[in-house]
Amino acid sequence: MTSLQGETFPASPPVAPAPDPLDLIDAYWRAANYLSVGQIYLCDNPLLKRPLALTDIKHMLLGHWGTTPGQNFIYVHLNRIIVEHDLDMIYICGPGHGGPAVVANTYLEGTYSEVYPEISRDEAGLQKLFLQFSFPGGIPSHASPECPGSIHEGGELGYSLSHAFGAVFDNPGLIAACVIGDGEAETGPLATAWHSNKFLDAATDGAVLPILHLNGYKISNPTVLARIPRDELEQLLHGYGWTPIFVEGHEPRLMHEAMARALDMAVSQIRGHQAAARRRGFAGRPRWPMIVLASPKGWTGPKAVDGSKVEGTFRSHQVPISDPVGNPGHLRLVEDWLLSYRPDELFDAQGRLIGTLAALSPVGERRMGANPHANGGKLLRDLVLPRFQDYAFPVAAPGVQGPGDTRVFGAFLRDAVRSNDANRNLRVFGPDETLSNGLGSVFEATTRQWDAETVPGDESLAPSGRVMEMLSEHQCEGWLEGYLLTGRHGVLNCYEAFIHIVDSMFNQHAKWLKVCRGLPWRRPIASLNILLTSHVWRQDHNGFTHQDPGFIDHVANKKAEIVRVYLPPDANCLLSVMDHCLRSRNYVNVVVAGKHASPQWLSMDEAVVHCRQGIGIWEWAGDQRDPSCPDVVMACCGDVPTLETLAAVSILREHVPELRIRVVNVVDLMKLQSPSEHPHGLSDADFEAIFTFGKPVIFAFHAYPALIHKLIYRRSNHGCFHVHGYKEEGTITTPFDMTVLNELDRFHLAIDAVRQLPQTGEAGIALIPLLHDKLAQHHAYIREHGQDMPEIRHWRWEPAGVAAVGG
Ligand SMILES: Cc1ncc(C[n+]2csc(CCOP(=O)(O)OP(=O)(O)O)c2C)c(N)n1
Ligand SMILES: [Mg+2]
Repeated sequence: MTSLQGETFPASPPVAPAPDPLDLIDAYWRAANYLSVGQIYLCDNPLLKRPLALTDIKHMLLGHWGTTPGQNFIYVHLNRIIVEHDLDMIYICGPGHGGPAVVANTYLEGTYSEVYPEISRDEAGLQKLFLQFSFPGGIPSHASPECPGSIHEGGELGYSLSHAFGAVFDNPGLIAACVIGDGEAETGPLATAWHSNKFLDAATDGAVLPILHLNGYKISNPTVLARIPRDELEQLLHGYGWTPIFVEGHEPRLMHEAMARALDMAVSQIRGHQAAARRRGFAGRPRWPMIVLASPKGWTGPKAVDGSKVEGTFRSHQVPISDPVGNPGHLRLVEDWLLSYRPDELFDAQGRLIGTLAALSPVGERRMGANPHANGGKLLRDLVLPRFQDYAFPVAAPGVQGPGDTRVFGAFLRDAVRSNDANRNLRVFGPDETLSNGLGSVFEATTRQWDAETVPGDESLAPSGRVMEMLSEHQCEGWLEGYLLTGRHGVLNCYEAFIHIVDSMFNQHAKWLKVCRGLPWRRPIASLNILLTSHVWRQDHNGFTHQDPGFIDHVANKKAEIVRVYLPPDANCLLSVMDHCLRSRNYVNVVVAGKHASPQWLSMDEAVVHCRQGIGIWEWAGDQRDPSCPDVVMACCGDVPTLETLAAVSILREHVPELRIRVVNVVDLMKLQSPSEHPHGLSDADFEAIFTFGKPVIFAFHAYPALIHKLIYRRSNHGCFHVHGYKEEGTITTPFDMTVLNELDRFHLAIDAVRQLPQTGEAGIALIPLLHDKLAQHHAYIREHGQDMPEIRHWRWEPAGVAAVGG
């Protein structure tokens, strides 16, 4: 362990006549602290040119002071090291509630005023800067998208380190300085993110410099890492593969010296590891440096308020002096606090940062607020994609058996990876399932990136590769988000049930995208593409724990302008959908597809048209006699529901031949919503043209039925829909039994259709017991044989006039 003890550091060198660089750094830090306190408290009198009055204080005092001085301290020291070594560096604000710090620093370096000219670098601008913070119509209190230089809002703690790694993959010149709260470090995602160093290639990737901000407290508790002996913390971080450099203390002068030394060491170690790997090739995983900054929470703030200690305690977390309006003593305390930074030494009479301090910050795109990596759309290059049509699965007639939809897509993905290899801007992420999800073809073109040890017999592992796999959905999602936010492309593939693990991360990314849409200076980034396979209907071998299609319910709550949900019924549709998703910008695309051998329905040309429309009447599957006037609509969405629907149609066709059936397939789920709710929504006229006005609709849906009812709630014919889907009935059983348990199978669908159609008369009345018999046979057969009945396993779609095979 390297420990740079602020308290015990040797005496500083004699002061030279020229300004001492560390004095300047201290002054810059004071300026950032002053601006931070100003943001939390002031609506006027930004330079304290007159005594602080109640009218200068905001009515609502919001914001987080505790983390802020530490982050200001880190930022100014990073500025120094950037200038000294001409570093390409971004700042990830893990405790994103330190918004005042990133706003203050991007203002001091000039970026803020360039992005928002009304927040000028003078007294008037300062007043606006203070007023807007946590104020109606202003900016949030976190490192939000509004803040230049941020790719990480940090409102929900835990993802900073994964984001930082995502940012530096394939950015060999970039260093992501990542501040991690000691509370944040208790979260699961952060705890696992330390392991990212086993997936970083020193030759082809950049570096992450974690700075664990050990200020000792969270909101109202101590932190675990601050209350274990230092040697235990050191061993923990060492065990995660890092070389921690401790900077500890509270005396500013000594701490500046210690931090400067620590950063010099860290940057020199980073450069050393990179130079070695780039000169001599991979020679094992480096032990990258990191910094542990142990400083008081609320450092430089009020020592005590109303008799309670504040600085260095959890009481400094938010607004430490909370009642300047009701308590004149508090007003004076705030004034004393602000004046303790000696603003008259820092800003001139016009409110501009004095020249010697302004000269400390990097210039141009070296400023962390202006670094183009933090506005990734600026660097985004279109993917070079092969023609997806060239990967078509041949469908001479509907119903031919395919090899598994994701397997067909896998070949396209393999070649997409190849075509973009030189640009190094496409990666595939997944928690250990790329092979199992049917995407194994990518390993013909690339490897999994793995910088830990290897042994003979390992497969598809190399220090650098396009596939990133670690058994942490948080980590994969976080890496991908960081990768996208810095202007690259990617796909996350995941078991459908376990994508719920990152429900909340998806929320945060969707929120980020929504806010960015309102910020013209934030350039569009590539969409977050989530490919869900190993889905609910084909987890029969894993059982109930693996059966959950609810992620799309969750996704559907988000802003329509952000989310897209696709359920391609076959491989050619999947190809068309994925090609579209990989070209799209600023969305979260969720695609649900199967990996098992399954029937294929559409030729590539048909698939392209179908996917472009997002929904369509499959005339070839329905009644050909008078397609314009059906008795019933059999609708389906998802690959298994499509299969069961077509099987139900063939049963009905055989037993109730006079029935006029229309088959509708939905690929783009959002087509069902009203256009007032979602830009993809069908007009009411088109919706009725497809689903009729008043005819029963038997809707077989991949996920929970309630979602369909929610989406079509405004449609006039809503009451005609009878939706079958997953009803939370799951277990280890046969694939077909999964559909039976949830009444999504062909027999239940056919029974429901007949029940809605009294006109089926005698034939209908006779059919229902027959189908119940079938269900009973099925029940008995699978218990005896452990597999589905031959007529289910071998069922094939046949066009009208030909009896379905197996049925
Ligand atoms: C996942 C998550 N859980 C809870 C919170 C509420 N919260 C906001 S700040 C905070 C304490 C953070 O402590 P730490 O990471 O040590 O930050 P700092 O001390 O630098 O403020 C908590 C629990 C949150 N923002 N995110
Ligand atoms: Mg803390």
